[in-house]
Amino acid sequence: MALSIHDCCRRLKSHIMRIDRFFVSLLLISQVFGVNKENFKTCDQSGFCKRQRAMEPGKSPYVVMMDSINVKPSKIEVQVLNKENDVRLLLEVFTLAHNTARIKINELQPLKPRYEIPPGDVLIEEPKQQQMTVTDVSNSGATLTFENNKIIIHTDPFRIDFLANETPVVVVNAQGLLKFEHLRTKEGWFNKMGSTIKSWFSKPFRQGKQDPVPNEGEGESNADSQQAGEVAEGEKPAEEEKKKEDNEEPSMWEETFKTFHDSKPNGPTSIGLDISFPNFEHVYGIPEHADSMALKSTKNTDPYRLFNLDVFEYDLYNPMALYGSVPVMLAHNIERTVGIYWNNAAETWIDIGSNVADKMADLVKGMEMPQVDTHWMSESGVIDVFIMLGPSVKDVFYQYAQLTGTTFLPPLFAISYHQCRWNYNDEEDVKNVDASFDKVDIPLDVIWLDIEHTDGKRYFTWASDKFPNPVDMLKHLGAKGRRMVTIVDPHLKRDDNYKVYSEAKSKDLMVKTNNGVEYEGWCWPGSSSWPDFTNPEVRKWWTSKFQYSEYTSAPNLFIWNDMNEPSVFNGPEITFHKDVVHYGGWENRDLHNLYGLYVHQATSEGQLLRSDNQERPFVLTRALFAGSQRFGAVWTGDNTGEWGHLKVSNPMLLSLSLTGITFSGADIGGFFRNPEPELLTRWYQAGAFQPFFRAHAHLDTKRREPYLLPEEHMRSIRNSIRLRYSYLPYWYTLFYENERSGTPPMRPLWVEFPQDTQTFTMDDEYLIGSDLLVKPITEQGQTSTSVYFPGKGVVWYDIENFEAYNGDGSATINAGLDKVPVFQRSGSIIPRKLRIRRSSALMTDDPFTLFICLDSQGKASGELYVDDYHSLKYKNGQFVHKQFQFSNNILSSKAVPGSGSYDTKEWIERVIIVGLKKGITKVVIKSKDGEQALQSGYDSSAKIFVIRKPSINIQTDFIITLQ
Ligand code: NBV
Repeated sequence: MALSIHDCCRRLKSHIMRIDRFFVSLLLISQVFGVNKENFKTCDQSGFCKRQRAMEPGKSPYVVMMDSINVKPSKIEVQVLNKENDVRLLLEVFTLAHNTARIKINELQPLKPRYEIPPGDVLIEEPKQQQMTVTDVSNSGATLTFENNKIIIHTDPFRIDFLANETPVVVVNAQGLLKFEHLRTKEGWFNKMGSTIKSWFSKPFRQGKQDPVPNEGEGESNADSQQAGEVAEGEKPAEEEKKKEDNEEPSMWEETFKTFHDSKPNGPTSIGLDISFPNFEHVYGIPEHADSMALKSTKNTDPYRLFNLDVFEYDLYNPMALYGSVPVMLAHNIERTVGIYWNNAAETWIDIGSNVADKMADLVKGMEMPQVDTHWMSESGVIDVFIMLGPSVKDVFYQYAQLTGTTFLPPLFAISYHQCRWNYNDEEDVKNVDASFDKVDIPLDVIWLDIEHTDGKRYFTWASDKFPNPVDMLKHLGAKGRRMVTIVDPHLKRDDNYKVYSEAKSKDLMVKTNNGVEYEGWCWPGSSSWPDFTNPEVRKWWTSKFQYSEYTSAPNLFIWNDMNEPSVFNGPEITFHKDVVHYGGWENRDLHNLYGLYVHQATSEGQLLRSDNQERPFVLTRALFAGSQRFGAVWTGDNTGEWGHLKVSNPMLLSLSLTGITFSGADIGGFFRNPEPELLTRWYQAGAFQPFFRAHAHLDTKRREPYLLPEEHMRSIRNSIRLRYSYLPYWYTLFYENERSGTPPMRPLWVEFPQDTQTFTMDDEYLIGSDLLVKPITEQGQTSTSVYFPGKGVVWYDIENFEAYNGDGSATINAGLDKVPVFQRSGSIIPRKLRIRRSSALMTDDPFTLFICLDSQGKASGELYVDDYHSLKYKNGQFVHKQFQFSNNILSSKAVPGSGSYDTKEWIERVIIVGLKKGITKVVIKSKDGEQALQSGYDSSAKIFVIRKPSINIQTDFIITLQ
């Protein structure tokens, strides 16, 4: 029977839809059984990781060619020779402002440029340089100094020591694991192999321009007349075949994982280097992993992997890659903190081992010291490492902030409570959720809509049957100061009738296959393509999609970027093929870990454009890289409603916080499965004291909004959400501090107590700012917990009943279902708002209560930052920043130097003092408005002294005297 074209098309379409459903079902089935490890590579299955990891310590073939040294004011350039294959590298050592150094190693003459992340994309700009003094240059090396630091370059074998105040703190290539796979032609290697191997390959190698490479031995004799990086005149291009090659193997030129073929047109390109931290026992960072905060030895496991991937129901306490990659590591001991940033966006693996620093013996004669050895291995790019020399951890936060920027101050609603679910079905459903929160008196700032709100997973559209009047719905929420967030994923349904897709296609904006055609893969909408966000023009185009003329919405609608690793259901490891081609001809292999950052950036910039740069954006992202903090918030992806996942959320968020990603959270309740009410309650209590506070749940889970829970659990959850709202002024002030200094709001204890070794591995309790200690309950059935209180001489006050606990010891705290163990530090002043309303916006003009906990000398201090809570006007000085001091029974409030001005209605309605000796009979307030006696008194049951109604506007400086 002959088929008409129309029939053919229909049949084809129905086949495609079936395949589509097949992939989606496969995916959903895989979720039922938890993570499928088979989907993801081990180090052994990744050719470059295997080759790099096989390097043996102590046999470095690299030597520094001192006669090629070129000294500049803040940079040294010198060649490094691999004695085994005669390939020359160029080493650059930079000294930078803010106690930071940088080393770069690239091939002296690569066959073609190797990928480097464009300055401005992750690094906010080319880092400022700092002059160095070169004190010593000889055949055995060179020494240079800057600030109080010394950098010693050793020649044979190549090694670099970084000393801070004469103490060795970082050593590069101490183990001799530097391995730089130089670019080479396939023919060179190919000709050496027999005809059998030849038949493995069918595709001819690209016709690349071959730059001259020095012949064996030539470089050394010619180098003294040369500046590093230049080729001597008369130097003969070497024949590639003549060069001694490394142990070559077929997997260098193509690789297969499961059924996925990687064409590897450039052959082996990986780089590896070891970095040791003498005198340190603990290293931290390199998120994202579902693991402890203090990183573990990888002696018996795979290395920690950084490769942005969509991992369903991830397993806990292992080094597998997750959605984000931040190649930043901190090392801390009682004397100092140092950090490194590995500026490379390719797939990266990191081994961690501990050692005794015997290799450092010449530096620390006669002393045996511990040492952490790390080994960094990336698939391509160049070696580019920043060494942040502290000495304090807050210095390292600042130094890193100078490189990649900080989280901008979030609008207040963004740090309030968010209610999400896959999915709120329609406008009725949304209205119902909105009203139900009000009924039980639980504040709520944002309702979220997942993929089902769209017209067939076409982002920037609405399913018109379910959401016929989105603007009215937004207006309804806006009346209570509430916002909405909708999801916008980066995959575009390949449907010519879908405007966003057809526009991107016609403008040729998509990621390409290695054959130059539009890359196609499977995701929620079925057959999809991905805009190439690595291209600045594509990002610019994307920003235009958030204009009200393009997307039916309103100013109280914000965005959520999911699946931006990117997730490709039928791709290798559920992501792009490594050989897909991006802007500039770079492969995904070179920059994979950056794709999600660029999506996040373009979305955030789209919101800025929408408001004509007046309003702060809010965008949540799942995939991330170093620098993602500049574009908004991050969450830890698809966790599970199990106790272990609640527990691991703390170390995961601490690791992100330590590496600049300070606005982060985990799905409250767990994304998969149905948490029992007790677990959900405990999760809310933890989440109320984590930076980003959002409940979320999978499509297949039972509804679990707080108002649906049994009364007892609902009440506890209500308390914790209300507690969060009462502390919003403190959080907001901390985020302001974070924008300026890089210090994260959520901190490990050792950030504030750097000499307390007990805290170095502690990740089940943490600090918010310097003054709130939090120990969330993360075990089933637990009704009490042992809390460690840091700081000799410090007293910690239970925020609920002002019970006092002495620092430098532990105590058992009763923690029934209603209790969140949180303690305020003596010596601190924390501003709170105690009139809790339906949303944070409705609390804008409400008054503050100052909670003052005195130290043993009767002193305390604190800060408060206030602005309009949503716009960018604070950048132009429209804010109030106050410093509170209490000492000698006088409380003063003064503008912090450099503070701007902002006309707020906020005022102080109460001051509560904990730890005040009895005997106060009179309290007087003085300000520019005059002098006035205030009502006050002891509340002996609560052990506090209360000053009522100072009724002073927060902008006004004042003094309150207690007599
Ligand atoms: O868009 C649906 C979900 C989303 O709810 C979740 O938060 C993301 O992490 N999304 C992943 C895609 C499918 C997950 C199975």
